[in-house]
Amino acid sequence: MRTQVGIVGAGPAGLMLSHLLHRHGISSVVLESRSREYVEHRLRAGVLEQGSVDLLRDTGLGARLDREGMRHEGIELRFDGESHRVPMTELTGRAITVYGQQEVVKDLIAARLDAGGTILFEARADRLSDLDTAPVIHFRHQGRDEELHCDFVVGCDGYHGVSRPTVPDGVLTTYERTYPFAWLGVLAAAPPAVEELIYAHHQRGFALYSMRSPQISRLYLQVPADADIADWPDERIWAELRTRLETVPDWTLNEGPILEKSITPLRSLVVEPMQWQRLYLAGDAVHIVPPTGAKGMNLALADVALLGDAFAAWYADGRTDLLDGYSRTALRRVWRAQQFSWWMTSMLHQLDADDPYAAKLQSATLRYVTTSPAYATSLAENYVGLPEV
Ligand code: RFL
Ligand code: PHB
Repeated sequence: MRTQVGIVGAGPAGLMLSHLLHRHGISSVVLESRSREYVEHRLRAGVLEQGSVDLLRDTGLGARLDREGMRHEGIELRFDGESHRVPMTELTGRAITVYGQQEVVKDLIAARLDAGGTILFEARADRLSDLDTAPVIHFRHQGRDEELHCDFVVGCDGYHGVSRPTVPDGVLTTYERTYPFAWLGVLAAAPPAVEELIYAHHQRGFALYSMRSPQISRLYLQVPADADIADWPDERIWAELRTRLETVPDWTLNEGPILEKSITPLRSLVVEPMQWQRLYLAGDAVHIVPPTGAKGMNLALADVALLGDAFAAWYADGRTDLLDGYSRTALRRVWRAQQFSWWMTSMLHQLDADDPYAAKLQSATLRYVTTSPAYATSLAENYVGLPEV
């Protein structure tokens, strides 16, 4: 099998790249280890920055997003028994859209298949070779060992993928931070009690109120890093959500059957550079942010927007400057998002119960960000996404 750009992974990064390349007349094949059913139903991110929405719309993927996506012009910060709205659109002129990652993935898969694109599901890449000259992706599909020959490989295969570990020791540098807590996330058949997201700081830990539709709520609780989902029956989850969220007068949570629950550890990670020989890396394969800043899917899309233009320039007239500059350019946005996500995480979580000084600093930061328009604008412009970094 042969194509121009071989893509490993059918998450938002790999699928969007394939879509963008197609629009430039460049062929690609996407290899995905999981089934279509699995990737279309994997519950993940929910917040699209303005720039991501623009990218989806500008490339013909706006129809369902415009019908079903929920545009939000503010978020609420809740702490010390008070609620404070950060009016993002008033401060920045931009907004976010709540639209599940699995919906973005469904729209991209449909667009690729409609256009005659090739996505091989249940096709696991095992090994990459000849990356210095004529790359080959060795993969397993329908019980057979296969090879995909290409001009370039783009690794969009997430942190546990095969692409990044292909790079020899000593080439890449890893920058990393782990946190002593995780998020327990639930999807509940309960109409959202609010129209905007609530980020709540509480002595017992952080809680987040989000949603997927007018009928479905998405909620998160900070739990210890080693928490076991078996210790969290539904009633305990609701009780903890009530404690952390029902802290302001006249506000009650809407409860309903829990449809799904899982625990995700929080981490920050960047691997540099994002390229080696003819292998380019994008999305979670090279950087991870804690979800508090809602940046992961947006960064994945921003990476491949750069790669789409860079491959277009290369195939159109042999220009190498955009491909050569890819890692340097992408890392500016990556590190902006790292700092913002770390800052939101540090401001909102229970960090160390034995450190009253840290708790006082958090309160001072929350108070400042909800009273100073300058500081609130900093939060807002990062949250909605900076056009230039
Ligand atoms: P993905 O989506 O993980 O896709 C990688 C794909 O590669 C496949 N794969 C392979 N395929 C073939 N051969 C191999 N050897 C392979 N190895 C792996 C995998 O099956 C998979 O399909 O990476 P991508 O495209 O880089 O996208 C990144 C995003 O998924 C991720 O950053 C976000 O979900 C993070 N995130 C959030 N991001 C936001 O922008 N806003 C949010 O509100 C937000 N909330 C979240 C989140 C992530 C969460 N979890 C579960 C980690 C909330 C949570 C709880
Ligand atoms: C979500 O809706 O899943 C969500 C929203 C905001 C975040 C993280 C996740 O910061």
